[in-house]
Amino acid sequence: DDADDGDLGVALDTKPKTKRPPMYKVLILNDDFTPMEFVVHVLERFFGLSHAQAFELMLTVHKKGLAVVGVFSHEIAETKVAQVMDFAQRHQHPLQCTMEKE
Ligand code: NFA
Repeated sequence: DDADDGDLGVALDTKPKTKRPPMYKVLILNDDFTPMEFVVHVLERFFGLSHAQAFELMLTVHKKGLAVVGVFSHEIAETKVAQVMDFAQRHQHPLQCTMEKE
């Protein structure tokens, strides 16, 4: 609700603000070694993309160096990053996944 003046009679009211939680971009970074098909698989498996969407986004990362693959709450973004980093490490690929505040 509105901030008030502590009954000092000073006009400090502000407009009602509905707070939305901060959102976080999850990014995939290009590298020279991770196979294209592995990145496509990651995008399908962890981000729910169709094969065609995943292939297109993988190519964007490959050509531009990075891309936003989704925007999530802090907790969901952290989980996605951890899942991708763990999956890449287990397959011995240097794929990098990070998050940043929107
Ligand atoms: N650049 C990688 C290759 O040519 C493919 C890749 C795409 C890696 C997107 C990481 C992210 N094999």
